[in-house]
Parts: sequence; structure tokens; C-alpha cells
Amino acid sequence: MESTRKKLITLLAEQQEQYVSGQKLSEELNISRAAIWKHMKGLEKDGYKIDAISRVGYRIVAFPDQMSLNTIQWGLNTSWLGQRMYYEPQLDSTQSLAHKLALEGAEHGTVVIADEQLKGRGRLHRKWDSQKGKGIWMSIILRPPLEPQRAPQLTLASAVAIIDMLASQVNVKGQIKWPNDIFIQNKKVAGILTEMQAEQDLIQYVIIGIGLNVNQTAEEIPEDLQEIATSLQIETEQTWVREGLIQNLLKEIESVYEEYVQNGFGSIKKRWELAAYKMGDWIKVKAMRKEWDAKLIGIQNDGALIVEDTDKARKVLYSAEIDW
Ligand code: BT5
Repeated sequence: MESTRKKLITLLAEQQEQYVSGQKLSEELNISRAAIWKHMKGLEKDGYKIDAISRVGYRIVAFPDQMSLNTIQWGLNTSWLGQRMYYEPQLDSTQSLAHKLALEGAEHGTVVIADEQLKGRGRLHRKWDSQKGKGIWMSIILRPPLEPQRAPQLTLASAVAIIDMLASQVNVKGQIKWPNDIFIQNKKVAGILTEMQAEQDLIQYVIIGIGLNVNQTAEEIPEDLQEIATSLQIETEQTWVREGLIQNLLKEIESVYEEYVQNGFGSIKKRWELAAYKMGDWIKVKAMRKEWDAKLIGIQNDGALIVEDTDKARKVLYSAEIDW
């Protein structure tokens, strides 16, 4: 159930340049003007800066620059994902804390979130820029009853959940660039890092790390990433309340995970292909010790990429460098 407070923040966040009248808020939220005033005081206490002009209305001038466990979990309507949650203003990497917790026995669905990461990481020890207060830096501990070779499917399923959240909450069309990037208009807005600990034929735990750029302005994107990275703020010209996005994202991930465990990868595969970046387009593949042109056809059930070469011969790629 969406809380009144969350709806109030959304209404104000949608129109940051304009004042929203107390009358309008009271009608939309179905509560009294006095109750609205009380909510405003509550928001100010939590770090929101509200500009109020009598007979004109209210406007959010600034959002709290730090989240809290309370504000993230308040309004979270998942059944298990994120019900156990760790929030830290600053961490080296949410992945590292998640690994430590998982090794200590943290339960399936435990979530770790940081407001800032000092050593945020991508694949192959690449860096992930994780500025304070600007994005969603989150790791999810899962204990799926699966064989280790199925772990890449969890990356693909998480990508589908991010796409659905972006469509329903932010009204933007994201695309999935295989295997783990989320793009908006040819720029990367999010990345997924899946790490796993396995014992013989069974996954012991998987950690899905998600980095999503939310409130960076174009100038705040580091210079070396300017050409390749974007944020929701840049794409929509609007500031977003990260808590609301996290709550919805966790709900989407929970639902896609349950569908995956119950019905297998089939239905998710279609959703993935519908959102795939450059589907049906020609790309340059660097694999099998040479570089060749290939057309993107889809993904296999195991998460591998299917392409077609210029002779229409199909090839399956598990890892390849691709010139998109
Ligand atoms: C990824 O790696 O895209 C996975 C990123 C996962 C980050 C999350 S945040 C929470 C959790 N804790 C962590 O420490 N990590 C996870 P990869 O495909 O290797 O992409 C890395 C590349 O993306 C870099 O080499 C840069 O080119 C680019 N990059 C770095 N920071 C970026 C950002 N904030 N936005 C867009 N691109 C970025």
C-alpha cells in the first residue's frame, strides 16, 4: 500500500518548479489541510526543504541528501526481498559487505544499500563511480536452489526488473545491453554485477550488485564518463526520490525472481529480448581470435547471446567483446 507521505512527495517532486496548492494536495490525497501541514513538518524533520507560501502552496526546494533505513523500508511492500536490510551512509562497496554478511549466514533476500561507495566496482576490477547521494548503490543476497551455471540468468532477470521499474516509475524506456548494462538513449544508466559462491553443484549464495545513476546532473558525471554515462535526472530533467525507486525495484526483482524459480527462464527471456539494445542490428564481435560482423538475434536459455554472421550462420557467445 502506498503511503500518503510517499504520494505527497511524488506529487511535489513532479512539479518542482511550481507551487502545488494545499487545496490540490488535500483533494488528491484525501486528507485535511491540517494533515498536509503536519506531513510537511515531518518532511522537514527528515531533511526535505519545503518552501511554503500562504494561499499559493508548497514546493520542494531540496531533497534530503542522505537516505535512512527508515525512509527506505517505510512503504516497502515486498514479502521477503529487503525485509532484512542494511543501510550505511558510506561503504567501500556494498558487494564487500554483502559477501561478508552472506558468509556469516545472512538470509535469502537480505539487501545492502550505501549512500556513497568509495571503491564501487564493476566487472574485471573496473571502477564504478558511486557519488554520495546521487544514485542507487545496492547489493542483494540470494540463495537460489540452482546449479552454478544458471547464475548468469539472474543477471538477465534483474535487468528485466530494472527495465520494468524504469518504465512504470520514471516513464523512460531503458534497453538492456548484453550482458549487464542498462542503457537509455545510447548511454549507460545502470550496471549489474553478479558474484557467486558455489559449492560443487549448488549455488551457496549469489550477490546481485546494482548501480543506478539517479540524480547526477550532466556536470556531475565524471569527465571520463561524460560520453558514455547518463542519469535519470539528465534524461527526465527531474530529481527523483531514490527511496521510492528502490522500493519499486525490489518489488520488481522479487516478482521476476519468483517467476523465474517457478516457471524457468522462458517467460523472462521474451521480456529480455523485447528490451534488448540493438536487437536485429549489426554489431562487431571480437571473439574466436578474430573480429567479425554479426547480427544480434537473441539470447539462449542459459543466457548466452545468439548472433548470426554474414553467411547467416548462427553463433553462440558466452563472452565476447562487442563493438556496439
Ligand atoms: C558494471 O560493470 O556495470 C557493474 C556495476 C555494478 C555497480 C554496483 S553498485 C552496488 C554494487 N557495489 C559495487 O561495488 N558494485 C555494485 P562493468 O560492466 O564492468 O562496467 C564498468 C564500466 O562502466 C567502467 O569501466 C566505466 O566505463 C563505466 N562506469 C563506471 N561508473 C559508471 C557510472 N556511475 N555510470 C555509468 N557508467 C559507469
